[in-house]
Amino acid sequence: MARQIFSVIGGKDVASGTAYASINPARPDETVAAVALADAATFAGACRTAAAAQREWARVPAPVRGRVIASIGRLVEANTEALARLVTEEIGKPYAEALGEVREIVDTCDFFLGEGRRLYGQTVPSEMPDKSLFTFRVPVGVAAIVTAGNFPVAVPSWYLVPALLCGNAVVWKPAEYAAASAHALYRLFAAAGLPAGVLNVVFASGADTYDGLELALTDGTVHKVGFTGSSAVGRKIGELCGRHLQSPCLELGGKNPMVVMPDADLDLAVEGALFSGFGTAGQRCTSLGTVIVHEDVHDEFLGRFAEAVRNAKIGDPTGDVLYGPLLDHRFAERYEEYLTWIRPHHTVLPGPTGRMDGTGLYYHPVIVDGVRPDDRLFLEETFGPIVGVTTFGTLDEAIELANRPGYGLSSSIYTTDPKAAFRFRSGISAGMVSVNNSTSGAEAHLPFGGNGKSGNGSRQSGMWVLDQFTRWQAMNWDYSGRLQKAQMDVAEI
Ligand code: UN1
Repeated sequence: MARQIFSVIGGKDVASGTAYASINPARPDETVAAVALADAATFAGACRTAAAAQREWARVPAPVRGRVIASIGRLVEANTEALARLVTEEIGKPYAEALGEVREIVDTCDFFLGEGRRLYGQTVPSEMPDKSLFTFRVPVGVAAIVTAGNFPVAVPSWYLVPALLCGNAVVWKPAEYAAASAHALYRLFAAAGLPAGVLNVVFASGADTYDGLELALTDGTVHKVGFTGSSAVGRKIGELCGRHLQSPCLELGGKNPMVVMPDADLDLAVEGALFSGFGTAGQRCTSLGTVIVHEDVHDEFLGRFAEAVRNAKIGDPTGDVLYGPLLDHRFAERYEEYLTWIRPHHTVLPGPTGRMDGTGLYYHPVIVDGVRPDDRLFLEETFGPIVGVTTFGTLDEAIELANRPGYGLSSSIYTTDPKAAFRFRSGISAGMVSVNNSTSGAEAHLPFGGNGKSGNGSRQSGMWVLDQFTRWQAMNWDYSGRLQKAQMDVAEI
């Protein structure tokens, strides 16, 4: 019998809602969890509950909040295998990668538990005598966090951990198709000693979440929205927040390029292309979109790449495979649509390009050679196991091609020439650049985020995310005993 999952608001289950089944994409007839989806009013109610709980939570000293983050990390670590197994069962992520995903939560907790004892402000010199200036980080209030299901536990932790550490309350809306994994993570957070109402989890459809957010923003009970998902939905959320004078933290799609220079170690480049193009079935926001390979090494690279893909193991995600099924029906349907784009092209891995035989949502890997820069396949994110290949002559041309899709999340270059690496770094409009490594696999304490269609310039992870979940407050303290006027009473020498 599948587990029944409810939203949890103020520490209590919300035992009603529209029935939804989260399925195992490797065995679509197997329900992992029966989920009750809440409506927009319930979402807005959760934001009110969070707002009431936040006032007390903000009064807990940051080092003590840091201890709660430490407990979350310990609890997650102690439950690593169980959580990873659930992630594999619910979204089909290969078990080894699911273990890595859980590791990423622990890494995030490790980083932020110490931040509870820093969370520094500054002392700033004044232009007047007997006056001191200070800055303080102040929690924003309530953060509404809406996350995708391809990283159902690690990416949410990038928001939840710093948001809570900074003294905010959170309403978290996970992807429905990853509800069981999200619920399990919620329970580990709650077990670490968070007061009721400080973290709430609400399962809801995309439409109800949008309407609920609009109600909450109008009520003034949400002060920061964090969203990881598609660029199209990110734009809608950005517009909604903009109408309420808020700037959300948006982590959107990517069409991440890999440039292969003529002096590159081709075996290394093939390994990187295989992992980031086809690992996780291409369903990371950092997945490789297009290989931009120098014309002199194109044939050699392509031959080795095709061979590596042909030898890759695809199948049951509990085993040792490169990738398993797509996340969910809706992703499979969308990916089928993308596959129609490739018909006019020459595919390098010939044969069936769609779903594999059998019941799981497994898809054949596809390499498409000779993708033109004006092609949809070159310009748009596909979120599936398909990689385009195109050629270039000069590094400037490669950089121009790499920037052309207008995303700007991750990128990579394979070269043994440091000059080329640095010129690529300064020319590419991407939040993340890898040299001789793939586009995927960012570490949990570097700034993560993108430009252009990949986001609004906000960054997650490490100390940079603190600017998402706190606002600077400036204080001046005049102990001169008179009214000193800035700009008018500047001290003379
Ligand atoms: C995502 O797909 O939303 O850098 C995040 C990576 C992972 C995170 C991906 N650490 O590929």
